Amino acid sequence: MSNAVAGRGDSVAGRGRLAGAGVDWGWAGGETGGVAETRFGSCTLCEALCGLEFQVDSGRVLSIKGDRLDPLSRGHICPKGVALQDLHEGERLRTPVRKTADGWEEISWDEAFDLVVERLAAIRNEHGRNAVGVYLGNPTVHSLGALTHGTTFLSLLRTRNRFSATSVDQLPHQLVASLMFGHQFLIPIPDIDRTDFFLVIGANPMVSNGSIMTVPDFARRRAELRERGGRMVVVDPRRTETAKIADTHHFIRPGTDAALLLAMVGVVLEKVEGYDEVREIVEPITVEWAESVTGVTGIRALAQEFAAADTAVAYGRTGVSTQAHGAVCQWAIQVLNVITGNLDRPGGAMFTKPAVDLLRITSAGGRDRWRSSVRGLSEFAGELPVAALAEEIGGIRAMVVSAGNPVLSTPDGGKLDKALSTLDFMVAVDPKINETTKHADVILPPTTALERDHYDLVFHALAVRNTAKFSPALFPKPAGARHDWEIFRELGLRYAKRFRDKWFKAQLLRLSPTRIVDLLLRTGSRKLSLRTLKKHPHGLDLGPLTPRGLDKLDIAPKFLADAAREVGKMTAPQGLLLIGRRHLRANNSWMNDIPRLTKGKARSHLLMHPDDLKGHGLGDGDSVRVRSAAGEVTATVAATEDIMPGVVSLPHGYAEVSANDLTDPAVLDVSGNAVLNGVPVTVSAA
Ligand SMILES: Nc1nc2c(c(=O)[nH]1)N[C@H]1C(S)=C(S)[C@@H](COP(=O)(O)OP(=O)(O)OC[C@H]3O[C@@H](n4cnc5c(=O)[nH]c(N)nc54)[C@H](O)[C@@H]3O)O[C@H]1N2
Ligand SMILES: Nc1nc2c(c(=O)[nH]1)N[C@H]1C(S)=C(S)[C@@H](COP(=O)(O)OP(=O)(O)OC[C@H]3O[C@@H](n4cnc5c(=O)[nH]c(N)nc54)[C@H](O)[C@@H]3O)O[C@H]1N2
Ligand code: SF4
Ligand SMILES: [Mo]
Repeated sequence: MSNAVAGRGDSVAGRGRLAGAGVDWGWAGGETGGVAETRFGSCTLCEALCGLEFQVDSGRVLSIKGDRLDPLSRGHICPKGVALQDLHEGERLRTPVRKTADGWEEISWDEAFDLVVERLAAIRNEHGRNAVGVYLGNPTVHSLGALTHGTTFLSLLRTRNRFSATSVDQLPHQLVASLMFGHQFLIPIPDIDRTDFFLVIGANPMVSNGSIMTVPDFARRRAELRERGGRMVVVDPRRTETAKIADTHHFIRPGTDAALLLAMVGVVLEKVEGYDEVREIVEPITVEWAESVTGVTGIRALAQEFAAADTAVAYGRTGVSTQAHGAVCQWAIQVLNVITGNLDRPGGAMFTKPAVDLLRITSAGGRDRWRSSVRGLSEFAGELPVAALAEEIGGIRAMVVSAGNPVLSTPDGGKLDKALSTLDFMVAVDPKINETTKHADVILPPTTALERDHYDLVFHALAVRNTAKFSPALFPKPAGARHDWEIFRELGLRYAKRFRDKWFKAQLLRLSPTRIVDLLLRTGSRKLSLRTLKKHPHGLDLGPLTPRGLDKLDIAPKFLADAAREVGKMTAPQGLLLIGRRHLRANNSWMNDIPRLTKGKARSHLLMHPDDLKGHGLGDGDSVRVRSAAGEVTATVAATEDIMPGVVSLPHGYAEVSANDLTDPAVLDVSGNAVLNGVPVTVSAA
């Protein structure tokens, strides 16, 4: 890799392994007024759930380190965890603001709640329930209160125009889980701590720290895999930080993974009996054809090696869910796990047994109960594809946006930017004025992660080991501040007074998130309680994943089988294809204003192979114009041998060069998920 960030990422692996413990990114700052106090908690910035050890004094953070006694993260921390302090102390909204002709004006919470409810109710009365739209961003799942109370508030709105970051992310996983296993969150997790063969397709856990696989300290777990004689193979169009520590890395042409995976399934089935409904689907897919389309050689050997391993697990993440055949990829990955006997057994793809049963508190799924009004796109689990949001504005007259930035994170953000400016009303729940919330009439800022209690309802249920942890707020919230849940409680109770159709449901908002967690823990399969968890400040170890037994296993659901039959029509892509990229010291569209994380080289550059640069008459560092069917951006190009020829890479979430000005909302996976990788582009001198 040609940039400094990758270097840093590599050193994580090295130091982590040598020290035999997590890397210490700890930072000490601030003045010690009295006696520093040690406190424990968890980081909520990504899915890894790292345990943290804080030194605090007089209401200030002195240092943040990884908690070596946390049974899941074992001391791991990344630079973002340390930046929790900057998020807490840095510039952000602390009181509600209202947009006026002269700019933003601070208003009281009471005024703000009244204004928001008044406007939402008026628009619903005039235009109907679906005239109020909702977008929930990624940090929603990392905030206990946003989950417990935000979702209740949204159900009071009774709108079909619900959107979230799900459809630019893991929608294919949820669809496949619901169709194959009977619940959208019954998603198999790699048993990385026991497997002999880890196949990673379109994921970069060295940087992302794992996703739909909560895996803090990935580098150490990978080292342990090697020490016990296991192997890791990575399939990715870029030689990523994860690919660099793999035993084998295969470059693949973006968007063609379905061909690779179906061919692998075919090879495995040569030696396995049964599964006729799958055999029929993969029969037309030959290894030779798949190799010509994907650019991957040795597919037969890879499939045979996978099948022959004592235990093996295939895992694919955003690189194979946010692409043209996302649902087929996620299906074929699970088919590989099933037909090699690796589903639901140690060392394979397993299910968690969390202390709070996520399956009990979420819907099983369900699809196509309604459609978007312009393009007729199907709903899944109550949400429409966010790629349709911009075109639905018009019918939608008001938006509620919480913890998100769809102008930078969803396809053709430029179009959404314009559409948002035509709304009659918008409210944002967010501590920041970003490219999206700047369109709001009112912004309601919640407390920070250090000021609130946390129990992770989602990521314990997607982790590589069963643990449970309660993280009490590090600091009391300042007078006048509101938690996410208090904001939604107030909005919900006031709203329900006007529309009494869901009044009873609104009363649920009166329970605090911790009370809800306690009830869920007590009634969960492990019969724990908040009291028990409070006695274990580092977290409670509930052991490795255990076989679960499935009520349902539909190996070839019709919807996915039909989609898989289309894969044979694929041709080898021509021209340049754009893929994304994540950086260790960045987090989607936010945290780009934290000096501790952003120092060093700029990161929003376009990666391109030197041969392609030459072919285009360009040089390293040139300013280039990147064009797609949806739009264009200007970027600085950086040469690297780490990217496959024919592929260019741009990270998302940067206002100055937004990758989502190039992604096309017209092109979707069958699940309704956006296609963010494998976007055809041209590159020329700017
Ligand atoms: N091209 C391309 N696009 C992508 C991706 C890609 O790989 N390539 N990745 C996609 C993925 S996986 C995702 S998840 C999305 C993310 O996209 P979004 O979810 O739309 O955006 P984020 O950048 O996560 O927005 C975070 C916002 O939440 C606010 N926030 C932070 N904490 C809290 C909190 O506790 N409460 C509240 N109310 N607000 C909070 C922040 O201030 C910030 O404004 O982007 C997607 N877009
Ligand atoms: N530091 C950091 N950590 C994060 C985030 C962050 O922004 N920064 N975001 C968090 C979020 S919201 C999420 S969802 C997770 C995502 O977690 P991951 O999916 O592990 O993260 P990515 O880095 O997006 O990895 C996707 C990989 O897919 C590859 N890829 C692109 N197109 C294709 C393709 O067509 N085929 C194949 N086989 N590979 C392809 C990319 O090169 C990239 O290496 O990360 C989370 N963790
Ligand atoms: S890896 Fe994720 S959970 Fe761990 S410290 Fe970094 S951002 Fe926080
Ligand atoms: Mo995500």
